[in-house]
Amino acid sequence: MTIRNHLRQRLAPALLLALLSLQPGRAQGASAHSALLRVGGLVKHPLILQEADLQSLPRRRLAVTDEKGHPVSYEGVPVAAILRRAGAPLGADLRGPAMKLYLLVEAADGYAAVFALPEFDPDFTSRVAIVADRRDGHPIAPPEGPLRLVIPGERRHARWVREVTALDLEQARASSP
Ligand SMILES: Nc1nc2c(c(=O)[nH]1)N[C@H]1C(S)=C(S)[C@@H](COP(=O)(O)O)O[C@H]1N2
Ligand SMILES: [Mo]
Repeated sequence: MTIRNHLRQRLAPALLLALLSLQPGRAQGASAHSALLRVGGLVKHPLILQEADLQSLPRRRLAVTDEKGHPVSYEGVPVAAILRRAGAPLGADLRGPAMKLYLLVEAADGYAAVFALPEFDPDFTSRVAIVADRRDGHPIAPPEGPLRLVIPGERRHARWVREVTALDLEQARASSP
């Protein structure tokens, strides 16, 4: 065997392995850097939040009951904190034309639910809704997670949107002043 052939046989698999390990995403695990939540629509600062961003925002734990009445604890970021970061009108700014705004909470399976902005504003309500990323202390697996909306005080849980992908601020009767 010539030296060149020998090298080719030895080096080709090694080179292939080296290239494969350089492939971004795969080697590191896709979830570490993937976008978790898009915040858009009529917000001043549209956001793409990653897992680390959700960890750095204010966090709350809620002891609630699931729809069957079993106690469960969810932890995550208050929707108000996310909306504030995105520059949505809250507090003193939530008045006048802003009262026509609503939040569309969208899910990976095409499900979506609508909320009026005051439902998240601590000036209007003492209920704290969160975008939860932990359930009973553990990350939430699909198809419930990785993110789920949790709203305390609702008898039916149809708005507890599972596998949330986006929050979009929109305006009712957008065409008329
Ligand atoms: N993405 C998504 N979220 C969803 C639904 C859905 O079909 N898709 N169903 C809703 C309804 S009607 C209910 S009652 C609750 C059920 O939540 P559970 O699966 O934790 O019992 O999820 C809500 N969130
Ligand atoms: Mo439901």
